[in-house]
Amino acid sequence: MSQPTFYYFNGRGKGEVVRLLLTFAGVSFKDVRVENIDDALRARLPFGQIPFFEDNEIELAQSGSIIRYVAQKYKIAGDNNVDIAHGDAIIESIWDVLTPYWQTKDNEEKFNKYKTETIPKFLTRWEELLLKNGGKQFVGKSLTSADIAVFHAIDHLNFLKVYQLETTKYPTLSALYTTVSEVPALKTYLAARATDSKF
Ligand SMILES: N[C@@H](CCC(=O)N[C@@H](CS)C(=O)NCC(=O)O)C(=O)O
Repeated sequence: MSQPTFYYFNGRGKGEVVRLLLTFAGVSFKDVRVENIDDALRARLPFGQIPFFEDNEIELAQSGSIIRYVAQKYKIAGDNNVDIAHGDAIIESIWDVLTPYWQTKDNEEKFNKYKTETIPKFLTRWEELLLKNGGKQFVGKSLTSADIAVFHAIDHLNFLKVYQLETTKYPTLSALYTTVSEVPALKTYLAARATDSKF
């Protein structure tokens, strides 16, 4: 196989972080967006689910595992075990912000609580964590997968029309968001990205 291949629906959901990481790392990959999981693909899926990733050394399911594999393989996870672990915790935290959207969106009371409590709580923590590391990136001295993942979380809240980042309230996070969006490879990817998906 000449190119890594990433399988997911034509949506962002559990797949977009992997696409962003591969793009950030400068990896040319096949972005396969399926309508349905057909029998041939399903037969290859360890848990019957996508996302699914393959390259010349692995076939891998589970979004978190794919994210860690890609980030470590392409050396964008951090420079040492401590940074990698702290970055991984930050990456995990994005699902604590994004997943409740799907769980609360049809219940006005819960959705309000999600918007007014859950989202600000994590944005505040991210702002603090960034400042603790000097303000430019979450771990180490250069951008890592953690920065890209948090960029995705903020971007996805915006895409879902749930929340638009308040730059005055979270200035450090806003600056990081801008920095990530201006990384040349990401800028090109973001400008050409499909906007027709529902999730
Ligand atoms: N824990 C898994 C969950 C994956 C998952 O829920 N995949 C969904 C799409 S987002 C899926 O494949 N649904 C189709 C099916 O189960 O048939 C991960 O993070 O990758």
